[in-house]
Amino acid sequence: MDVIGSDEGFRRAVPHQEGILETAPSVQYHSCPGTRARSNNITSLDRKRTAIILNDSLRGIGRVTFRAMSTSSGRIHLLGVGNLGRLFAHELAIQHNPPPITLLFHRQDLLDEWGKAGKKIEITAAGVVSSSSNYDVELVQPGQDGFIENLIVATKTLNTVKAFSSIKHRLTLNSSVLFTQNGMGTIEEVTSSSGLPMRPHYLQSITSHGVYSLGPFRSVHAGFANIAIGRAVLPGQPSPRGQLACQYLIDKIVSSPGLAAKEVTPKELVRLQLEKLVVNAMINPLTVIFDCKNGELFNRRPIFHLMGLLLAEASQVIQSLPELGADPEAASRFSVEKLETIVLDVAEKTAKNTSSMLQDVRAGRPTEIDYINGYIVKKGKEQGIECKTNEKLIQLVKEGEVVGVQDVKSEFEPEGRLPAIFSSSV
Ligand code: KPL
Repeated sequence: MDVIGSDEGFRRAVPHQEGILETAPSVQYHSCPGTRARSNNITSLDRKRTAIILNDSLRGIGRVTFRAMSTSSGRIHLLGVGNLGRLFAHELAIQHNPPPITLLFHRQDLLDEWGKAGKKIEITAAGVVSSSSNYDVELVQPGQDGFIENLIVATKTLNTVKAFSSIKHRLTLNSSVLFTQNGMGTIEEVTSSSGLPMRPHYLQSITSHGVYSLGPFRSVHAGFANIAIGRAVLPGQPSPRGQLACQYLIDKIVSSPGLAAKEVTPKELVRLQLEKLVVNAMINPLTVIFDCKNGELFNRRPIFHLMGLLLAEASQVIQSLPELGADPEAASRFSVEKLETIVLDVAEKTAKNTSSMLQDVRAGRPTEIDYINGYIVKKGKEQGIECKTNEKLIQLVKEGEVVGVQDVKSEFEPEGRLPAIFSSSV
């Protein structure tokens, strides 16, 4: 059994599924007096855990850490109140022992919309409407301060650096920050642009739930799926810093039934992220250029063959990534065949969905393609691998082109290297 951290009774991997971690039961978290009611008795496990966290933290930062830890309120701030942000906030707020939650608003009009929506988040799942209103809200303004202990970043990738920069001074190296977004690359961007001398602990989650909007603060949880959450490994760093940090935030998310979240090892997190990247790099832009629902894509042969070209590039790039260097599973897990199976499976399961990228295009919003196919092209360049088909796809999405199935060959391979199948329209 794989033991994580130095306290054997605190957190152990469960043997049933490789890469999935499970928290030892009944760890209680305590608010500072006056903020929230204390829960149960402090157990010896709690005391041990607190001591371990303090030791872990004090190694890095001394007195400042001690103050932050000892005034822990368990509060979770949430940045980004789109569909995913609403789902996270709502499921945390309705759990048995909810944490204090602050919704961070970036614009005055969000505050107005919040008032109009009755100061509540409404989620409809399986036809049942559920609402939650136990939130504090805060309009993010220059000069504001106040320590942010736990932060969930659910903004679109495109807006992350800007949104993050307005609150970064409120984070310390004791803060836990969870990024939950499509695409990859934001953590690197935030780290290089934030100028934070010492960075907080980073978590990432991969969310497969299908959620769409009914209007401000109202969403439908249409596809109940799951979430994988884990500690993020930054490029160039062998493992995440501070094994025991972030556990509070992880546990709060894992204990929300409506999120169906599982904690995974950092290594498994990277693999899952890359698989999700490939799913999004195929389904999202192809639904844009062919202007169709997810399920309509791959029953047409030219599109299926085009996916083969895109996957060949993605597979080669991923297998060459330094972060997977020592992973013996990389070749089989990221083979073209394996990736194709995953993409087709998701396309089938989400057949009736309109992809988030097509929703963005239809609403006139910029897309996240630079963080999806753009990430593959960028990583390919770093490894000397050309990704011509992905580059062409990015160009078509950015130009707003809708392509006929019969035009796949002329758009993607005008010189005629591709087989005649590409000209067929079925
Ligand atoms: O994640 C998605 C998205 O649309 O962004 C998929 C899985 C493709 C579902 O639509």
